[in-house]
Amino acid sequence: MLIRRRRGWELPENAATDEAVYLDRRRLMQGLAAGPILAPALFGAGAAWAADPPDPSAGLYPAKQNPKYTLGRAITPEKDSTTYNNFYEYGTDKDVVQAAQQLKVRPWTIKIDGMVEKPMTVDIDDLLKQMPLEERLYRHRCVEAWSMAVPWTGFPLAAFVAMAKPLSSAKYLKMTTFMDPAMAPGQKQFFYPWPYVEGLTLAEANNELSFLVTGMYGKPLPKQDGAPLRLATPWKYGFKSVKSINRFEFTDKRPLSYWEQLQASEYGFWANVNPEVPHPRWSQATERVLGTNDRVPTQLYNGYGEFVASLYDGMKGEKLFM
Ligand SMILES: Nc1nc2c(c(=O)[nH]1)N[C@H]1C(S)=C(S)[C@@H](COP(=O)(O)O)O[C@H]1N2
Ligand SMILES: [Mo]
Repeated sequence: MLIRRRRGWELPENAATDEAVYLDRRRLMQGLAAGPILAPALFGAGAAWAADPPDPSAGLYPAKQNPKYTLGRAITPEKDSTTYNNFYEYGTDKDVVQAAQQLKVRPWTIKIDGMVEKPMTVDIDDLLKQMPLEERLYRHRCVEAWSMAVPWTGFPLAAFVAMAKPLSSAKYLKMTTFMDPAMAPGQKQFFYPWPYVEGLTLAEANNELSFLVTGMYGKPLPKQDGAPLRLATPWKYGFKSVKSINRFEFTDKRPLSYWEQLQASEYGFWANVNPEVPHPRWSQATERVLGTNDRVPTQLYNGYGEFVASLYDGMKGEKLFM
């Protein structure tokens, strides 16, 4: 795990270091190494798990594409975007497909609580029937300086917020990934602040771009991509797009996200994409496109400024790009 693997695209001096490599090294330096650095065996390579029943939502795909959101580049081949993942619950390298098959996506219930008219629990398949499913082509820019372009299927987060009926005093939406170390061995690594949490302001959540994803490439979402429900906020770095969500909490306090808890100086609440604001350890000026491995310029707000820039008017005091 501590071996620094150099990829072809990395420049020796100013390359992005994977968060996991950096954090493991830091943990050792800080004498926090009481917990074992996870051996690959712990992730259940070769472990047996029960075959899944047929997906009850399969008939909902493919959904009609919304032509409003265009990519300006090629769609990433499915075999590339679905085999190069960040899902720390299943390992800190990108190769989590096999381990992630342990994730059980049915039954799946979603809790809606906090500052709402009436807290409730909804079953994923009931939710899918109520929500307006559509396909959207979105770019995705990871803070590690790789990117992809994906046909997601899902529904606007704003539709979900409307269904949840937040109180007028609610200012933020906190979204949490399931917590079950027996099903997600990475969650046994106590150094990480499980469960994975992310948050948006309600204005961001209600922005038309904020999208709750349930499928990709015209099919239900693969487990490694965050089935059965994950977020897509394409103007923000990828770590904001929390996977396998089972709780939405409305609150008046800014949620402290997983990455912010780990390393607040490098991963903040806003995390809007900006090529001119480098990560403390690497440049954000360009990105490696999954599939072709081309290096292309990164755009402000990942090219979505027309939709989202006004959200941040008058917020000059905030660290909007980290
Ligand atoms: N629960 C959870 N959500 C997560 C992550 C994670 O490790 N755990 N990684 C994030 C990061 S850094 C990115 S870039 C995207 C990756 O999504 P993908 O694997 O579908 O490309 O998921 C985000 N959501
Ligand atoms: Mo990421």
